[in-house]
Amino acid sequence: MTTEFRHFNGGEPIDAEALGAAVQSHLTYTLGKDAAHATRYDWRMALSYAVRDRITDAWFAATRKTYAEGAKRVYYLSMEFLIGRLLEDALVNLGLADAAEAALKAQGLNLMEVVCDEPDAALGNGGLGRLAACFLESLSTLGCPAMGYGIRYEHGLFRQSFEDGRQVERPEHWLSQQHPWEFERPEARFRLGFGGHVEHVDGRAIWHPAEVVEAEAYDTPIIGWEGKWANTLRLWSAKAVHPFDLGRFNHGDFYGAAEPEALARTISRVLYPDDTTDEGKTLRLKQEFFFTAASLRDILRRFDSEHDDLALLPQKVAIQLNDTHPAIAGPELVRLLHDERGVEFHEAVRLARGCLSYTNHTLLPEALEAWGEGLFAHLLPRHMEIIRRIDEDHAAQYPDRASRILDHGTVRMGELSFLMAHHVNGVSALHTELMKETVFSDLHRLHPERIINQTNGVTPRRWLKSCNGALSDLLTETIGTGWVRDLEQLSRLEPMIGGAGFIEKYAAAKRENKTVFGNWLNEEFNLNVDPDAMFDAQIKRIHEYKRQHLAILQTIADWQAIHDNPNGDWTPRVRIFAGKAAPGYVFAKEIIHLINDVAAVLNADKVTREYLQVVFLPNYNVSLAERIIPASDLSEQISTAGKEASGTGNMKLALNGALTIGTLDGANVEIREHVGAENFFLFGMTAQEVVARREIDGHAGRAIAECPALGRALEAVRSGRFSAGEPDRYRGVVENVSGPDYFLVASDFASYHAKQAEVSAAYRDRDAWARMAAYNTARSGWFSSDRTIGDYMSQIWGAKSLL
Ligand code: 26W
Repeated sequence: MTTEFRHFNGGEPIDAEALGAAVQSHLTYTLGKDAAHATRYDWRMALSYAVRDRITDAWFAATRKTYAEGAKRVYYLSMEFLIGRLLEDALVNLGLADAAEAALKAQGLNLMEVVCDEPDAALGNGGLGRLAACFLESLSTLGCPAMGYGIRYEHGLFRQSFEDGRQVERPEHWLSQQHPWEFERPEARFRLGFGGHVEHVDGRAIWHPAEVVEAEAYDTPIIGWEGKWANTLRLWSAKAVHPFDLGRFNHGDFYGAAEPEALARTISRVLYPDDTTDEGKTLRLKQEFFFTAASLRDILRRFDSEHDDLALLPQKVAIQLNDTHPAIAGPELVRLLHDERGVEFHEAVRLARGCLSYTNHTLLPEALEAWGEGLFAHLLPRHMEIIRRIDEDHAAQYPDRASRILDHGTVRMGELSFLMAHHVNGVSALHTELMKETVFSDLHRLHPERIINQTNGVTPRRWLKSCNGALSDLLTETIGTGWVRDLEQLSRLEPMIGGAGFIEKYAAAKRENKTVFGNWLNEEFNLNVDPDAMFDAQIKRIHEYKRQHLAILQTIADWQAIHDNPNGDWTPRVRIFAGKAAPGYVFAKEIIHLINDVAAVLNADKVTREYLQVVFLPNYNVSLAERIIPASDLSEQISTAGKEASGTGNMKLALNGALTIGTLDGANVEIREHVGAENFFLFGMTAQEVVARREIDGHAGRAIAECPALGRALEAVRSGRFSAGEPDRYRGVVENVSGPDYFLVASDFASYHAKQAEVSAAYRDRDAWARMAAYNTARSGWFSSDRTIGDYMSQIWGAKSLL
């Protein structure tokens, strides 16, 4: 946390003293606490309110300017916003970090301890949710009028802990304390219906819902760099129209009396913890319709307040669908325009399509939402009719089409999103090409101009400036502060990397981060790691396609090799794993158990542990990522080629000077192109080779036969070497990798194992390694979400910055 910009937009300059006074006044008058008795929570709340006051000015100014200019607005609809903590982000974006540090120091408090008292807003599962959060921060930094719309889950992603190495899930309680960053908006409430029937009278359709619930808004300001602009994240909370049934209460039916409220709240009670499998649950569809319908009503209410010609809608409103989860937006907008406002059906469809665009984040078949027609028609009878008509109109227009929305009794939300969007984008160059060749090949043939690519990005404020002070200070000292707002300025480092001076400081910054992280591991988990060892991180959701089981099998092979030759000149390495498995995903939970079991054996192994340690950190979330990433030397991006749509952790790690060992998958391809093949450890099959390899019978058996190291590692697992007393514990994992092995762990093992040996050798030349790492930082500027959002604004939304 570094340099301040004293002169703050919209408000008077503020220094430590003034900020301290603001904190003190909030402690007294907002928290009602005497400093003598104030807890860390109280100081955090007081500081948060004092900082929030400084955000509000920019927020109001942005809203007023948007109205004044009648500007086009971007609406980002997402079931997930993986925000993390907000206090430090606000301090850094407002340039108040040092002032806050000094103000708290004056009270005998440590800023980082106060910052870490804030619970993460874990309103997302992984990549999709975090991308949405990075995008909101970049939209504000660019001064683009925008709003994020989502659900105010009472319980975010579950808390993960390990019992005997197994994942245990517990509810997450971020709202059990006051949440200082949101404002309740009782005036922004909408009634939404479910179920019921549709009455058709003289050509008009009238939907009579059977169940009604209210959506109430809670607003969180999203501040941008240097506090020049702030947009709103509006999250909807479900409330009962009549929360309390006094009649039942008076009859002593206390449950019955509370039932309406409990039932309604269920809709925004908890985030579904699946990030790749469409469970097809009714509540999930209710959640999707709930926030989408409330958002569209709010969008039209705002439009009506400024315009009275609906034909202007596509010029003033750009709605981005973050995957298919808000896809009902198409039929619902048509319903609002046609059924409620009398716009002709096809005109309503044209206007809706003019507003909507859709991002696809996965090609995994099991993740593509397809609702049962029965369930869908029961919950949304009118939308079912509208979807049927849209599908029939498209069939009439393209008689030779192969794809359809209504297919084998399901409603395919990918096809619906495609047909109702003016643009469809993938999230990396490879992913977008694979979309055209696979899931949307037929629709791409019919609408060749609709699919474009927008490679993901990450915000450099949170993922470099804020989480990596040591490196940020060096960057600013070396090339000035411009990089924070224009990340491609990092390329100015290049001339300095070859020479002396900068590279030593660069290596020192990494080593300082590793020391700090090592101390934290020691405090939290009583682990002792050597900051000179290679910190090798695989941090992401647990999934077969991400192949954490490939990483642990290779770790076992390395362990066995060290045992074969204990006096060999081994490169010390700490393999860091972190990530949650969807509660119902048995195989992923077995992988977690296996990694913890291997860690227990290896970390206790006196012969090998000075060369090889394994740690699985529990409860991976945004805040833990902010701790691990600055301290990482190696970034594991080892998914089966063609499966990871993009990845964003890969970008964060490269930016923070970790070298990537990875396949040609997702954005790895573009990272390698930008940082240089010589600064990237590539291994494994390409997406094409993967498809070909699968055709070969017994491909796994062949690979095992050709790679003794793999066979030996598998044998150790199969024989219960890591599960004393339950030898068969991992029979499933071993049989899968030796048999069907759909994600080709066995077939990519030899290449991976050999590449890891190269990595170990490369790490021994610390100077050369530091230079490769510095080239990764210097050449990762393109992966800023400012670049991504700039392209969405110009190529999809037609939105302009008002800064
Ligand atoms: C229906 C259940 C469900 C929930 C979430 C299915 C699929 C999802 C998300 C699309 C999964 C996800 O997070 N995808 C990730 O999105 C990132 C941002 O674009 C990419 O970087 C990752 O590669 C992709 O896996």
